[in-house]
Amino acid sequence: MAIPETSKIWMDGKLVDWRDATTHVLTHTLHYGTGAFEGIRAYPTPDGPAVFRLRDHMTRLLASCKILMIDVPYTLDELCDAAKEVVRVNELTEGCYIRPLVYLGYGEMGVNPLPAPVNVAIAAWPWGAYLGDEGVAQGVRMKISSWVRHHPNAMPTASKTIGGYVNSSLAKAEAIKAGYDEAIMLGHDGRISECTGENLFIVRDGQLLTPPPSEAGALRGITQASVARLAADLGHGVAYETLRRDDLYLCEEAFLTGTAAEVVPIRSVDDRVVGDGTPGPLTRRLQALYHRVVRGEEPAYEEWLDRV
Ligand code: PPE
Repeated sequence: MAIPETSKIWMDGKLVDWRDATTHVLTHTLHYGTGAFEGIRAYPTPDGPAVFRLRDHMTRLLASCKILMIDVPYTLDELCDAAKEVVRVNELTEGCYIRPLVYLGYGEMGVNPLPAPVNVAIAAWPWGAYLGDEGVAQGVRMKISSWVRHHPNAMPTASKTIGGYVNSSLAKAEAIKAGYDEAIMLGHDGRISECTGENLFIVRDGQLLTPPPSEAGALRGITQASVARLAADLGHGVAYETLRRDDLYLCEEAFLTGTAAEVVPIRSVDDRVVGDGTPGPLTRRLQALYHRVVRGEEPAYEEWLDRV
């Protein structure tokens, strides 16, 4: 997806022009993939633009870096303030996607990451429906990938590690080439893990189920947790349960969740139609409620919004 240019990017404490936000070709992360990122969305609300669960995302960024033994030279508050500054200075009042990136910079070569300098950048731009407007409205077609999600002892799955996304890219490309919208990855033990950039939920025998992130070797999704809370508040408890591919073939409803994707219905899995092939009633309710919550239209969830 082509990125619409905005005006400024925050780099190591300074706002630089979009076009000048570049790095040397001998940047350590470019060679070895050590580093971490986040994906955050801001939305227009009746009281001005607000970032959704900003602190939770920046907390996860610091956790990702802790796993990688990267010392981030900014505090949680500084990172949150910087993200809001980027939204403000670029006048992104209609909402945007925010991409913080921690990477190892220029000056050291060789696999040892410990001596490399640590750089931090935060960019923001307007980003539409990640899986397309049609996907949001009608649902997406999913394929179970031939690529297995990382074993947690090979790549820490709780960290949004830059290099870890090669696994997601392989699965995504395979799914697209085969004519599907998105891939579902199984873990090393054959359990359902997650999608290339989303977690997933199903409704099976009337029960809302999602894989437990740690056991599934999946990212602990902030949208997954938000939707679980919304479902509970609607009177639908969520069970964190191991799922197998059969569960996906036989479920009545299915949807995926992620910051970029938001809440997107799943229309079919490996060409087995989910339900009657249209988004199910609970999927629709949760999708609509999430849409209102992030836009500040549901006062009960104000604590999740950080006005810029
Ligand atoms: N699993 C993976 C592998 C993942 O990358 C994401 C976010 C999620 C689950 C959902 O997590 P959360 O956003 O906290 O609900 N993927 C980000 C990157 C997308 C991209 O293409 O880049 C995102 O949604 O921002």
